[in-house]
Amino acid sequence: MVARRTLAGERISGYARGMRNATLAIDGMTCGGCVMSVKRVLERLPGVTALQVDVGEARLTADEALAPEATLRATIERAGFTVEEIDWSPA
Ligand SMILES: [Cu+2]
Repeated sequence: MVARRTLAGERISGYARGMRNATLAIDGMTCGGCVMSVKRVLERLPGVTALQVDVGEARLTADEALAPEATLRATIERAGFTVEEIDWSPA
């Protein structure tokens, strides 16, 4: 059994079933402040791990049950940015 913790602190047991890598193209980010804003809201999201945010882009691993595409989009849009595209790949 593998146990891992997401950035928001909850424990995930078992192999990483349902974990997917996502690259998000984000519109409206212009500087380091935007990077911090996006990073902060995504870090708080249950089911999100391995987060890396740059201007215009976020890469993360998401539990598809806890952090589906609609949740990722809504979270980022609530912070004032627009998700242009999400590319998924197996984790
Ligand atoms: Cu900015």
